Amino acid sequence: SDQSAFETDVWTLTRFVIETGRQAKGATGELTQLINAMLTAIKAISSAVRKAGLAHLHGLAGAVNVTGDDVKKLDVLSNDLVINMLQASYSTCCMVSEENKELIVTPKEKRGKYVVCFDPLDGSSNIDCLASIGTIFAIYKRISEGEPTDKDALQQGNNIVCAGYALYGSATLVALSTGAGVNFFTLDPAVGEFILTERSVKIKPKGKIYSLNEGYAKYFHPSINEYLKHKKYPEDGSSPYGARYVGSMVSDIHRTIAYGGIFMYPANEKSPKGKLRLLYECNPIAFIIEQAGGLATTGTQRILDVQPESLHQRVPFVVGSPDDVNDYLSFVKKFS
Ligand code: AMP
Ligand code: P6P
Repeated sequence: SDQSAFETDVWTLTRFVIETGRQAKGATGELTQLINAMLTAIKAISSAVRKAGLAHLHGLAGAVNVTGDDVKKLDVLSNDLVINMLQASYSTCCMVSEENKELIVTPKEKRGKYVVCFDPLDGSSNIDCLASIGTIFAIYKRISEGEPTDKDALQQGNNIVCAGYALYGSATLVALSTGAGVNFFTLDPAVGEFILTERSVKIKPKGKIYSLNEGYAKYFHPSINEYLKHKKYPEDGSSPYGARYVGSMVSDIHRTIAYGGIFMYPANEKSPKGKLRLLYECNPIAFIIEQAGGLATTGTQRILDVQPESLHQRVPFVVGSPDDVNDYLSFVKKFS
């Protein structure tokens, strides 16, 4: 049996969020309730993801989601888990999910003051090949009175109160920020709790990895291909960058924060606004990246400054170590 010392005063994510809630002047506990409800959904998704092969949860659920991807059973299950857990926390008035075309309005008797935009299982096209997948979320305070409307969700990322992602990788990890830096928590499946494993995470000023789908090179704006050339054949005698691309955003983002470098899903001729969605992929990740000292841009403006116009709108997305993102921006300037 495992004889290692048993921690008796460990910082779980639940305890951490209660603590930061107590320090927040005048907090009623509603946000703490909401974050802990999201964590319950994430634990259940983690369990389902790890059982999927056994429970034959793979394969199509026969529906398609708003972006036309085939919806797999795990997507549907993950979406239902998040909606049910959050509505049961009496802290949301409405939500936006990648899986739902329209705003999800919380039943009147269960409403609270928060809006949650989430992607319940990002990278779902990787489920059947067992690549890592993730959950992404951003929390805002509602801005409307009375019936919740799309306007409550169409807020700039600057208004984010809390954002995070879960990565269902070789371990299940949650990265969380409420605006005072980023902390990493790793799930201890024996206890079913997320344990604080890295405090105040900071991204390297400059990395050595670039990450994007070069299969679209034929359709990229010249600034992208010129930038990539500069990474592969550096003129200053430095060594070329390494290339890494999982094709599952949370995986690629987490590696970028952990090791440094740049992640790009730029616009291309076939997708003039790129592929990633502003409300529940780009804004939450941009918030986390900036809280870790990185940069997040569309190529022409800061992601968190973009004024959303529709629930599922896409934006070009370049994030990572500040020196790498600024290096890329110098190519945008040169080739625009
Ligand atoms: P509440 O009354 O619980 O909804 O909290 C009011 C505000 O206090 C929130 O919008 C946050 O800005 C802050 N706050 C509340 N709980 C927490 C928490 N657990 N961690 C960080 N900030 C919090
Ligand atoms: P492409 C997964 O389907 C996803 O939404 C993100 O997780 C990922 O970064 C991107 O699409 C991959 O897209 O066009 O490179 O296959």
